[in-house]
Amino acid sequence: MIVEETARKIKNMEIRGAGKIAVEAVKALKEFALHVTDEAFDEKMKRAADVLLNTRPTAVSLYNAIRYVMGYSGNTVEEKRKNLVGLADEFIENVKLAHKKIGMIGARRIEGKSTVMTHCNSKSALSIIREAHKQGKIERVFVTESRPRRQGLITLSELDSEGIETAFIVDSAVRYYMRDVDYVIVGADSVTANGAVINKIGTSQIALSAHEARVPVIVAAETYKFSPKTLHGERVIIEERSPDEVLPEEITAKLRHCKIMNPAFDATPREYIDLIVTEIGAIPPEMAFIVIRDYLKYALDEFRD
Ligand code: RI2
Repeated sequence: MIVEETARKIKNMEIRGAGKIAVEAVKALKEFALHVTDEAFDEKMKRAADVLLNTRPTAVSLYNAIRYVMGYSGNTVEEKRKNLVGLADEFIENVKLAHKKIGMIGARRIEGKSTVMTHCNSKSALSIIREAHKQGKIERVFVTESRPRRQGLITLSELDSEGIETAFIVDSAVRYYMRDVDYVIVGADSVTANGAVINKIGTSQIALSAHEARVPVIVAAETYKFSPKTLHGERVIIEERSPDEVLPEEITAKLRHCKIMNPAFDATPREYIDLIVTEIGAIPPEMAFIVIRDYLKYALDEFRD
């Protein structure tokens, strides 16, 4: 029940944000494990993991988190459950720590009184902005609307309630205002082995615009956002969401020759990214391979045979 319920909420985006979906999936697996008492523990856990994995295809954090917890071991059901619960708690604790560290490391890169632009609603990106603001380094934050689901409104109200000055703009106004921006700070749903960043649709246009205006692009991404699958040649699947997120049915119903496209993410090549701030340090995108090799061994295992 808890697994299906969490899966449903992740799918319909009641639970959203690459880090948050990973944490909530881990919590659901832990809760479920506490109630599995029979010998079919492995089988039932595997089924539950698959239900959660089949919710959103792009954010690799979900995959990595599930792999982490499903790496449990033990000889008896009791031992396995105990081990799984320990791994789940460890993962959740690491996520909290990662956000804190990313904030501290990222804020050091911000100089003077700066104007920042952010896109969508990323906990990790906001961690940097909050810490920099605490240190008196933030003048103002440009917040993009982030159509179609308008997650920019969440960012806007969060920053506003914390007393941070904002400017709210529609996505198409990004280039117009880029000349007023000192840093672009965004989150990530996946970072590929070659250092490309997959994030909310529109991120690559912002990065391109920033590149043109020589504005540094900082990506805030915990190590569990790096994709071991890409090291093995897989391409990141870009989630295509329902057309009714873009246009209401009363409009689309009248259109006979139009297909509404609604990709949720896009890929920004590493050439347009200055820095990826992770909990283990601020690294150039070229170092993505090393992060995957050294910090995601547990998620790489599946590809060994
Ligand atoms: P944190 C979000 O995806 C956005 O693309 C955001 O940049 C990214 O997850 C990372 O978010 P969605 O769930 O993990 O809104 O940094 O589609 O919070």
